[in-house]
Amino acid sequence: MTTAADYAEKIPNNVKLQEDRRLQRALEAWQPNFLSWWDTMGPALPTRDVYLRTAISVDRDGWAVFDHVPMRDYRWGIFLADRDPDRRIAFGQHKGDAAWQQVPGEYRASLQRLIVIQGDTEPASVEQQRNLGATAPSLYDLRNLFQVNVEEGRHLWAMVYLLQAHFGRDGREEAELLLHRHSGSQEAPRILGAFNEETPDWLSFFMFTYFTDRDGKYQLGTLKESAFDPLARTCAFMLKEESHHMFVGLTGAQRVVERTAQLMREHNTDDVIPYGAIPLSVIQKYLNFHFSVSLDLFGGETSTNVGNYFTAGLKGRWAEERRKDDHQLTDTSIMVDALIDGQIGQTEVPALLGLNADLRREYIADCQNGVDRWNATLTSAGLPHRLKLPHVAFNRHVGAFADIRATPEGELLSAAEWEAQKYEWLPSPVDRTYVRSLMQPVYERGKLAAWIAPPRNGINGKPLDYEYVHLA
Ligand code: BYC
Ligand code: FE
Ligand code: FE
Repeated sequence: MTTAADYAEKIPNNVKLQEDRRLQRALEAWQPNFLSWWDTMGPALPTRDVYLRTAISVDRDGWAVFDHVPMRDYRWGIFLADRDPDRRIAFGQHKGDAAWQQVPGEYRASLQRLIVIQGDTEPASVEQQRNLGATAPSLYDLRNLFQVNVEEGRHLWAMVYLLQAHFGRDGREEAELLLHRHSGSQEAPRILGAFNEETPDWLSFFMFTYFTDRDGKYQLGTLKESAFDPLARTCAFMLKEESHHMFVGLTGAQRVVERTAQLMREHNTDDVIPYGAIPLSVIQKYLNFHFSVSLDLFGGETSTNVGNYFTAGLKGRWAEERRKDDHQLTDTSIMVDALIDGQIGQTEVPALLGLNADLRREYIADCQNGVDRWNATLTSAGLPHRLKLPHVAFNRHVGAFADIRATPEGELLSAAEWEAQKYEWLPSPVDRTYVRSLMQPVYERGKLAAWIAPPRNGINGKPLDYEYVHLA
């Protein structure tokens, strides 16, 4: 597929961009900046083309086509889920009113802030994953990495469209800043903590796409409920793409566990290092790290910000419409994790203040499903070992447990005890160096690195030895 030369399709879209010349010009002015960001901060490995899925419509079936495409020609576009002309606001003080097609003046600052935070994470993850192409365990995995990268690039477009279409000059400035901040930068870092961490190896990548992209799923799920209809519609479509990212994490980590389990059985040992695989204990540490860092993305257990967003109708709850309550929560309370007299416990707070904790609870339950799948792999290998999610108080830097230290079991530790033991639970420099030493590229068709099992299926019905990526 080639990029359409057609002027109206320079930016593929289903928002009738050609009818709004001002907006079209603004986006076309931003486009070259995006492309130069992609060239300098996007995937570093030179490729000729990649077998990519491209969104071409938002229809239930056939919303995407698969083809070999030069990544730079990926049709980054603007796709909103179809509009429901009768859509009503489902929660908060405006519950029952018609959804907004424009931004109400009083909520402009808050909405802009939410959109900027969401938008900031998308290019951040591409930056974090920039060098992974150099060490992919197979062409299949390499293709999946690039698929995730181009879609995160498209998610940036989705937020930039909202900023430029609805937030005037401020929005245009924010759109530029989204390309100016960089993951891990000293002067202009990305906004949220997890997006300034490194993703230096493929085990980190799988854990990131499993745990951190899943925060994306839950945050997008709350914004999909927004009274601001264009935001709701754009998030609804982004969520469809998101499931692939989590699939990459779920199956990637599962394949690492599978390979390790196989060698443990074969050699009757926990020490798979001599066989070039990743010990379960190291996998557990990576899991601990990425889960705890992702929990920080939910903000504080009690937050007036989130209560205000909910009341205003800007950000709903997960599955808002399926909840059986008044959707206003003015006289409800919930239990949230808290530090009580220095001990890990729970406290009752007004429901509106506890909405970050409510969302996090849904998220944690979902995270457990993947861990169960990984454990099923251990079970079928006949091993008694199990992976598990660490306690919510473990390794936290945001919220109630930011100032204490706790073990993965949730036992309090002094700062000195933590320092002495933290590498029993988090990847140590030695662990990281070992994992990195395994990261040697395998670019031969159908071949696979020794530390990971093959995937069950190829992509879009293609065989495993298909040439998913043509290197330059
Ligand atoms: N790092 O009131 P609080 C994705 C700030 S991932 C740094 O508890 P609030 C993706 C907070 O901003 C989804 N700062 O927070 C995944 C506030 O600042 P101010 C991303 C943090 O506002 C993978 C202060 O601390 N989308 O899409 O209730 C690949 C007090 O906090 C952090 C969103 O997050 C942190 N971790 O909740 C690609 C949705 N946490 O007001 C993509 C939009 C909190 O004191 N964001 N702070 O200056 C939000 O809804 C909310 O801003 C948050 C925080 C959930 C992030
Ligand atoms: Fe995304
Ligand atoms: Fe994602």
